[in-house]
Amino acid sequence: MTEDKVVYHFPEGFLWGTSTSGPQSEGTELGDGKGQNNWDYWYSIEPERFHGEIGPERTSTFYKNFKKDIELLVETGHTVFRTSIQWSRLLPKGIGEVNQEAVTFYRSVFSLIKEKGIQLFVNLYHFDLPYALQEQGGWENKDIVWAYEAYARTCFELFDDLVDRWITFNEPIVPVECGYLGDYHYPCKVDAKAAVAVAYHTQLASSLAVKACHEVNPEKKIAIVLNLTPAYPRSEHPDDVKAAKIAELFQTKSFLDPSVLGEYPRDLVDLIEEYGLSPETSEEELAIIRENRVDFLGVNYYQPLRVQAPTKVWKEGEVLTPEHFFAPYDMPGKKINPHRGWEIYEKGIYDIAINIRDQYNNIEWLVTENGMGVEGEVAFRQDEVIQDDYRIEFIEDHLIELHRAIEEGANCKGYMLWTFIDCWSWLNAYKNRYGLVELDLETQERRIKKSGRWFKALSDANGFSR
Ligand code: BGP
Repeated sequence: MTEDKVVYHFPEGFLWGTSTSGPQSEGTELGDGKGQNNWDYWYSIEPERFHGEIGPERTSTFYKNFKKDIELLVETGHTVFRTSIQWSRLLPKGIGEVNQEAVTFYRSVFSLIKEKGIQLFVNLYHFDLPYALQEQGGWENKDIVWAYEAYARTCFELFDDLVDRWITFNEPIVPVECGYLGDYHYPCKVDAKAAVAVAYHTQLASSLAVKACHEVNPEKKIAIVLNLTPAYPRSEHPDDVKAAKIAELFQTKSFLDPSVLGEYPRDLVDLIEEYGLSPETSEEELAIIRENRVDFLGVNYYQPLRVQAPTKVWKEGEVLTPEHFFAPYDMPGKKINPHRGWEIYEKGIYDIAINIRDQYNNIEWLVTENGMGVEGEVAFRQDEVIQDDYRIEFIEDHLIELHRAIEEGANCKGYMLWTFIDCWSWLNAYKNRYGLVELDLETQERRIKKSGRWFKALSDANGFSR
């Protein structure tokens, strides 16, 4: 190490790993007993909405190749790994009968991960709803919270001995925004009142899962994973600042506050009331939310949220959308990942950390997703290996900001990259590659990228110098 390099050493026991999800990695195999979920159904009716018409059955074949993949976790230095159980795999109809094939599969996967000495975080819901429940109104129908509670309890009872930590939902605001406000995810509705109901039911379900988890095992820690970012206003003009405040209420505080503090922000409650969007709540439900807070948080961070005052003015009778409250702001001169089109703003991770420290009781948290998607990544292959120096630089830049926050007292206990192997990603299918490991779509061959070797060194050294 040369004199002028700075060493970024992380606290003892800091965890290094990656995240994936069941629907994006497992794939389906004949006879596996998996039921249809909202993605399978949507693909069956509108395949053209999926990049390259590649659907959810053709994900990175983890169902078949998990032994090989778990070896790769070891080779790339994982001390922690997050995946999710597919509700529709375990309970094909969403409620009732348990698919024994699924129990065998998940127990084999989880046992092997534990054998390798890797901490296992398991998420219960990553945008994947059993289609049988979607047909009954999905998250718009309040009955679903009890179906989810029963599913969560089944998972705790079947797998708690193998799981280090549980997670209730991944980025719950995404299905709200994409499914009920933006026509990006099934059921492709644009209905603000339904969106608010979906968000409320999801929060209630999450709180019920926290309760069930602690009832099954009072020692076990459970979190929610949120895509957090402070909303940065275009300027200090009061209209921009107001827009940023509302964006933050909708996008982050709507789940962060009830999950960590046990209650909704007053401003949010007032705002949705003003527009006649309030969901039906009861004192008993609000008490469930108040009394069942998460033990820790997972934070996904890719890009900042930059907003400005809205340009659209809402008129009674019109369809209400987020654009009536805030408009996206495309900041000139921003640093950008040209291979994905997303802004890169490393300091966002520091701001999130300080916000959690100061406004959320410095609750324990981990980065559960951060990463760099690259379209056409094969262009960077040399001597059989993807030379993804840009990814290494991206991770280091974010880790420097994270390190700074930890030195200032942030309670962050680990960093998980999205993701360990190139995987299928919803509407984008395999367009954007994120993995430490390359997946050859033709042969299903797995090849560790340069970043995968580098990640092992990072984990072994518990830091890096630059
Ligand atoms: C996150 C999701 C992941 C993954 C990632 C990359 O929001 O939690 O499931 O999809 O985004 O997304 P994309 O492939 O669209 O770049």
